[in-house]
Amino acid sequence: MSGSSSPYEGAGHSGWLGLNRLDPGELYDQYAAWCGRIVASGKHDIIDTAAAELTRGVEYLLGKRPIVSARPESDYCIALGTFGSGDLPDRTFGEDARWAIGPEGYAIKTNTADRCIAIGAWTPSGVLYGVFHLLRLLGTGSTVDGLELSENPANKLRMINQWDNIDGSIERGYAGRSIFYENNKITANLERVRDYARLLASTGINAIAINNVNVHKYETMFLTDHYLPDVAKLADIFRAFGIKLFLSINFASPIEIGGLSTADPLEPAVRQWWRGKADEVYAAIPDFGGFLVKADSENRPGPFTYGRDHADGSNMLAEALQPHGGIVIWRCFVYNCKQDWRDRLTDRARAAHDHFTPLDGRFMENVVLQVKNGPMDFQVREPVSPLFGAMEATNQVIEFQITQEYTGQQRHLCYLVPQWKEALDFDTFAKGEGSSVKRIVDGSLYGSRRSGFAAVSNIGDDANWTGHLLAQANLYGYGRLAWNPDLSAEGIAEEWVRLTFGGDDRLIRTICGMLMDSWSIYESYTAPLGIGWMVNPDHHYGPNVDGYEYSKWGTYHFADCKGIGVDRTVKTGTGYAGQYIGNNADMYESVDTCPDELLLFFHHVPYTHVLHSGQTVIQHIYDTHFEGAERAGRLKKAWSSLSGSMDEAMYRQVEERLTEQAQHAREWRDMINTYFFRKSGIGDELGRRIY
Ligand code: GCW
Repeated sequence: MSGSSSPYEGAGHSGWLGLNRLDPGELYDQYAAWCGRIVASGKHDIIDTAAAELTRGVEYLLGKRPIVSARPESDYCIALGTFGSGDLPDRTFGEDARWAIGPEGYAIKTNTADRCIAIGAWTPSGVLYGVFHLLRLLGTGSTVDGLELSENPANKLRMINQWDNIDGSIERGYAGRSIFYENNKITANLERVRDYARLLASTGINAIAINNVNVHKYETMFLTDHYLPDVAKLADIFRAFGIKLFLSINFASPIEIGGLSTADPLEPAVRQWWRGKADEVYAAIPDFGGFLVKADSENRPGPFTYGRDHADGSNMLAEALQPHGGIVIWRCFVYNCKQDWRDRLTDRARAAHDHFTPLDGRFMENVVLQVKNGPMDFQVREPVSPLFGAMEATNQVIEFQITQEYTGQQRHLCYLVPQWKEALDFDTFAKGEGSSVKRIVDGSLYGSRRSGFAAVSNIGDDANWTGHLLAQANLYGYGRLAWNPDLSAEGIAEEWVRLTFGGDDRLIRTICGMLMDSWSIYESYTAPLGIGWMVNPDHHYGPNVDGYEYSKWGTYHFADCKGIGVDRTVKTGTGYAGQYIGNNADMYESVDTCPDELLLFFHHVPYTHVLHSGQTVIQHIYDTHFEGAERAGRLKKAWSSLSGSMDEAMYRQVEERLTEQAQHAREWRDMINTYFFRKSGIGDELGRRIY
């Protein structure tokens, strides 16, 4: 393990696990008293990982390496292990405590009688999560006297998707090259992969798909002898951290690597081919997770080619994986990406619901649909996808995008946890009030067996993982939220800041404040009122109001000299609002009840339309853009006030990004304001400078 000798030390490489050294004092003495010895029971690789992680964390914190060994009778220790190994965890936790714990859960208790802090679980993974919990407590300065707690994850699947390609590039990656691949090979630098596995496991992640959902020529061959042995090595690394490995697959594999003339899911030879492939993969990786599939989406092959539907396609793969306990994660990002912009009837937002709801009940039990949080594509503001709550008999996971494709590409600060929380807390009314999205994806609303979270990672080989150091908070926050969607965005931010920067109150308040403001700031100087897009085509960075207006992608704002917005009402528009249930359909249908922040997503209105805020649409655009750019400038000032109170390299990295953000926010402001001034001919009430 790289431990404290990591070459990236000081630049944010150890992330939230590089606990800052504690000053001498009461807390130091308390921790030192308990943490001198670690006793691990239950023989398992993951238990070894747990003991090693605890050792490492305590060494960072106290500057002294604990001893890992059996205990001489009278010593204090941290005792970790699975129940039934007949040791301190068994002695510490009674029947009740144990039965409150699920397969990946754990309990922690300060057991004064037996002079130990015990961490007990049914599985080695549970023990590992318990260890990371204890490290979090130590790293945030909590007392460990009198601990008594237990936790279970809300979601069974807590997954990360890498959009990494074998040539080392990362689709929508903003933090350097891939840590997994270079020059059409799987990397030999497994140390870096292990460091990543550690970071993920510490937040509770238990699954990873290691290649881009757009599966190109060489990645299609991951399922062959050419790559499988190296894929298996990656699986070994993740396994030691309780993380299952998945592969994104190419639906046309039977043709591309199987020598068949078709990939028709109902063709017996094709089904046979996939069964054989699954057998080979499981021979190499016995605990392989399964396949992640992007089919009939943005020019990827899929069942539509053969006149079949997505139940046919996914069930074929599910059948091949089922004997091995594997699952198919099938993405619902299916829409017409060759739309004619003149066609006002086709609405991309409708597509997933239109395609998938008729298939409810037809998917095998080991198929899970992966649904993006919104109906379009990870915009800074979108309504929740109406697919949540519309498929009672189908397993669903929610897909978030940690990588900031449309939210500033890790050059702008945008803490996304508040955005994700809004989606999770949204009430779908699918089974009456209280049918929140989080209860659909955790499986509790419909009693689904499989459920959970997936998200596109934001890391690359930059020393600090995420390019923008503060974007680490998104990766951390995603994992924490997947474990427990009820955690608050503020709470998660504070944890991350304390763990990463240490305990100075002023510093914690300042950085938390910046994180919590950042989404609203980014939203305010970019596309207004839920309309989205307005970015440069292809790379999606920077303002370009008409960048997608006359394109084939189905992403339009329809601004003219009188007004702007997409009419998605049932009465006069595309009917999208009617895909929601009950109150929600009514709320979005009417301009009177549609929330301001989504007004232009659902309605086409004149610039003079008055919002609930009392402002006209045009004045709202001007105000938010002037304010947004100013607030972006204030982020930089806030950061400057921290100069000298943290590691210099970390300080400088962020300062550089915030300087650029402030500049680019002004570019956004001027471009958007000028565009709408020229379109509408209506001036700013406050007479500010518009070009
Ligand atoms: O957001 C869009 C991206 C594509 C991506 C696609 C998807 C992997 O621009 O780069 O492809 O979504 O989610 O499949």
